[in-house]
Amino acid sequence: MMAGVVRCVLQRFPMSSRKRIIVPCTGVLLPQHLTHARTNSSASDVPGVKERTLVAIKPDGVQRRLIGHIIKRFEQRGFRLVGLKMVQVSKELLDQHYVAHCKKPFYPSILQYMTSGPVVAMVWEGHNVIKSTRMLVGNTNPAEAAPGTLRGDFSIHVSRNVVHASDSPEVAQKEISLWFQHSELIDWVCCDHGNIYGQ
Ligand code: FUP
Repeated sequence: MMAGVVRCVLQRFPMSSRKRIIVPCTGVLLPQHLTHARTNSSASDVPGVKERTLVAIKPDGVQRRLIGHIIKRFEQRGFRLVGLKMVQVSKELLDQHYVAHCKKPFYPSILQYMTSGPVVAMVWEGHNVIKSTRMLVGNTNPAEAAPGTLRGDFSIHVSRNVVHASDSPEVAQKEISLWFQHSELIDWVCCDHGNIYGQ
């Protein structure tokens, strides 16, 4: 009977990942014993599932108590949170983060705004997370942001648009390494992976 259950569970995993399943001496397979098998199979079977992006809740979002709401939007979509911290951002970091804007006339006011209070920085992971996040966040100018997007629902003016999100894979990689140490990112196993990706 127990052997049958174990065999049945093992059949859900490809041969290559089965050797990593640790069968306990009791013969009872619990979800935690399948961790390695699920990690290996998911990482290889779903293309782009390890894509990551930086999302930052700006000082206006923090002050307006929108942190929980914004995190909820990413969680309900099915993305995986791999890094999270509240930071008082330095001018040095912002100069690098906004290197494309630092010569623009509005840059001093961005600096003043972004250092006016804490920012909540996060790294989210998942299939197509960079593009999906930009859609979820909405147009830079809230007047152009669709209802239902974060900026479309929670902001009016471009100078107070609540949230930042990386806009390409190259930028995401640069921003994640600018805002986070490698040791601050946690590669944990989401137990509902199969319900999100079907594998
Ligand atoms: P986004 O990638 O959507 O955050 O937008 P950008 O990189 O183009 O702009 C960065 C930030 O500059 C915006 F979030 C808001 C700010 N900004 C202004 O304050 N005034 C402007 O006229 C344009 C941008």
